[in-house]
Amino acid sequence: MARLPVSPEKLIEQFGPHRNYPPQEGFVGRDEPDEIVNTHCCFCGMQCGIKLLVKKNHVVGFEPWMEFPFNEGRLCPKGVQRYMQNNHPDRLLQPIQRQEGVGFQNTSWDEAMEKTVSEIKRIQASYGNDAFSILSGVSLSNEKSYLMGKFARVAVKTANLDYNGRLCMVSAGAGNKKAFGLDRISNNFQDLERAEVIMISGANVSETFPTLTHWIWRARDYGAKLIVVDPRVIPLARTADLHLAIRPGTDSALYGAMLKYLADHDMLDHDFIENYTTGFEQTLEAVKDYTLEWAEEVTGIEKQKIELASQWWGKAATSFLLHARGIEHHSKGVDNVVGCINLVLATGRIGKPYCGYGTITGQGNGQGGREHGHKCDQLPGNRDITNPEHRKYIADVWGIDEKDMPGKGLTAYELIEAIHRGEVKGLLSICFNPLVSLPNNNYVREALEKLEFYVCIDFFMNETSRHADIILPGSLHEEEEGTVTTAEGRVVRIKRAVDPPGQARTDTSIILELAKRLGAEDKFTYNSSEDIFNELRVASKGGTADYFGITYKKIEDNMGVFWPCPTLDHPGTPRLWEDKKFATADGKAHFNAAAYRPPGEVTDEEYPVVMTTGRVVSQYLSGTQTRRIGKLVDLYPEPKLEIHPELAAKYGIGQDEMVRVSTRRGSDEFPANIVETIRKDTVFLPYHWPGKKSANQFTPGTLDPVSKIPEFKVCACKLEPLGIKSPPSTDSQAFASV
Ligand SMILES: Nc1nc2c(c(=O)[nH]1)N[C@H]1C(S)=C(S)[C@@H](COP(=O)(O)OP(=O)(O)OC[C@H]3O[C@@H](n4cnc5c(=O)[nH]c(N)nc54)[C@H](O)[C@@H]3O)O[C@H]1N2
Ligand SMILES: Nc1nc2c(c(=O)[nH]1)N[C@H]1C(S)=C(S)[C@@H](COP(=O)(O)OP(=O)(O)OC[C@H]3O[C@@H](n4cnc5c(=O)[nH]c(N)nc54)[C@H](O)[C@@H]3O)O[C@H]1N2
Ligand code: SF4
Ligand SMILES: [Mo]
Repeated sequence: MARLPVSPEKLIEQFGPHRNYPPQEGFVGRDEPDEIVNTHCCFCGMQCGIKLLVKKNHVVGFEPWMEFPFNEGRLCPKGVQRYMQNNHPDRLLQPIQRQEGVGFQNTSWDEAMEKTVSEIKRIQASYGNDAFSILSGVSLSNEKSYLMGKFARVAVKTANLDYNGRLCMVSAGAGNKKAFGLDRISNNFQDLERAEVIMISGANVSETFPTLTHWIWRARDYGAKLIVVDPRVIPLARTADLHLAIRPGTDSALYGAMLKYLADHDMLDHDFIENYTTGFEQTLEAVKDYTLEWAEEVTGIEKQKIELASQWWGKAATSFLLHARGIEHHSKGVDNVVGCINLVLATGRIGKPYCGYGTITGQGNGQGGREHGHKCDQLPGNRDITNPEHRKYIADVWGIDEKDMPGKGLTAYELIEAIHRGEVKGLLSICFNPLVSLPNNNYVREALEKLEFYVCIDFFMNETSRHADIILPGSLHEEEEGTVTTAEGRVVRIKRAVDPPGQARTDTSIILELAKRLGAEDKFTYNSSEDIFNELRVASKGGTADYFGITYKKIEDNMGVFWPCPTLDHPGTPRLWEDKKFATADGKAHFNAAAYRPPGEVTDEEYPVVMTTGRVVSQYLSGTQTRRIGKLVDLYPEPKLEIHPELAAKYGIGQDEMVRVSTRRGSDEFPANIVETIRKDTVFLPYHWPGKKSANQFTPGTLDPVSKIPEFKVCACKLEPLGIKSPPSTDSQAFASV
């Protein structure tokens, strides 16, 4: 029988208007807190320092942590509301079990664990070990990310483990490894301050990394020129010296043409290219026909602007290039990334003060979580699961025979395809909401309905877990000790401020209990998160992401330590490559040829408009957390389709009028938001909502061939005006109980 989701109406019927449990004690007064805990925001990769106020084991508020060096007390709208989650009436407080025909019912931990373990064993006995899969996420700490990798390989013994970073920065990671042999931003953000030229491509910094804006503005105060590449005049672009309004899906053409311009006008660092890099000639050869005229035609950016950007970039003494998902969420994400890196290498501006390059890591622990082994092809320390030496080293740390370690598994979206094919029958997910965040989500829904068993670990019920057989109530960021690695590569301490509420447990204790019941207790003998971290240090030793020299104490004494940090007396590495010895096999930085290819789906007569998707400042990812916080919902209650006045006029669409959006995969209705800040051939839809409000009913499952990142940033759509005003949003009442 298809495992249909339990409906919201049914949940309210079963568990009351707060969807599950009656509210807890409420916010227990805001007078003097019992304790003030210095920790970090749970949301984006900036990992801003924050002080949480704790009273009677509840988080009741926050204060700025002025001393933390990156954000110096500054927080964004999500940061100042994050404390509302610990005591939220929607918190899952008890394990829940699906009962066909009834919905969900509360159950005991023992029964929930027993059922989970017996189903894992049944599925693996019937269909093989890899028929049980695991999806993990990088809001999890380093310790939990490491634990999930070991749990999958040692306790569950499946190859099929992947993580939500697959939807995030994997194309940047792959590009960085090709070029530098290592996957981390080259300099900390302080080096932005005196960069003469800053180029920001496909990163809506003011909305997605708001506290980073400060460092860019400081650079502007010192006279930096700011170039922004984005199909929209994003808030940062309003303060830019040059905005390149690129047609989505054409970045590699722009960077290729810029590289050719630099070469044609001899704006190259010949000494650096000759002595410290490889591959320049082949890379230049690949773009030899990329004239400014050609680039204008492909990218839609006036050639004078491309020329100006090239000249500024070429002549600068210091520079910083940053990019994010706008160039990475493509079926040629890796090509776009190496296209950017080629510009940096051609001018030799890396490994020096105020000369930097990097991807801006998205999720809270997007950096650390992509280093410690819960990717399908990776082992801790950013080791390769197909490399015999790497396997042997980690097998020894784990105390297992290398032959018993599973090999490379499927990536996140490929797992969904494998469920469709009947090869994967069971799923455990933690910290991932694939029904909202994977592309082509009607196809994802059908896969969930085909599973024989699905268990989810989360602190809120999300849209995917409504398909689950068992939901295990886990812990928030502030309910467990640990570390995360910020977008700068700075390893920081997350403090346990309060205990998980009700019967909820820490994620770690849930995983350890499952490992024990799966018969692997002797391999998981930790008494604390610090014990796990100490094993991670050893496991990462000698890998490119080397954490061996980092300890909890050292982090606390220094408010963070930058990896690589190979020995206990090593101070950490805020700036990479100062010695020009790169982490590649030959020690050189590698140029990589990136010839332009069109996106996976291009516009045609039937679907003439480009759609791109992304974020708004007040909502976070699949929205499970931020759609439950009233003030954030009020800031942006529902998705609106951003459309240029000329395109709107062409279709007869008025402000706030409903538009039917159709693609080859789905069709739905959205209110129009007419803005002059978007290209005339492109519409933008934020993706933080499920079901009929979901952007991912439209996005195709086209993947980058190297990194397997989905093409979230381009699809072809058609628009039809419905001639009616949008009804008022009901989200505030429906979702935001606080
Ligand atoms: N408020 C908020 N902040 C967040 C998050 C969130 O959900 N909400 N999520 C965090 C995470 S996990 C991530 S990954 C980051 C993402 O951070 P960003 O990458 O900054 O966010 P996006 O909105 O996905 O995309 C950025 C920009 O890419 C542009 N773009 C679209 N197509 C193209 C293209 O083809 N080329 C170029 N050059 N630009 C293009 C879009 O117009 C958009 O402004 O944000 C982090 N911070
Ligand atoms: N169309 C479109 N789709 C996109 C994107 C886009 O730009 N456009 N962006 C993509 C990107 S960059 C990303 S990163 C993904 C993110 O996609 P997801 O990872 O699916 O998004 P989240 O909302 O983080 O879902 C994580 C779930 O984990 C839970 N969670 C958070 N922290 C913890 C924790 O510490 N412990 C436990 N147990 N659970 C936790 C939350 O409650 C939530 O239910 O979405 C991708 N999808
Ligand atoms: S910028 Fe990111 S880490 Fe900082 S407060 Fe906002 S969401 Fe939190
Ligand atoms: Mo992300």
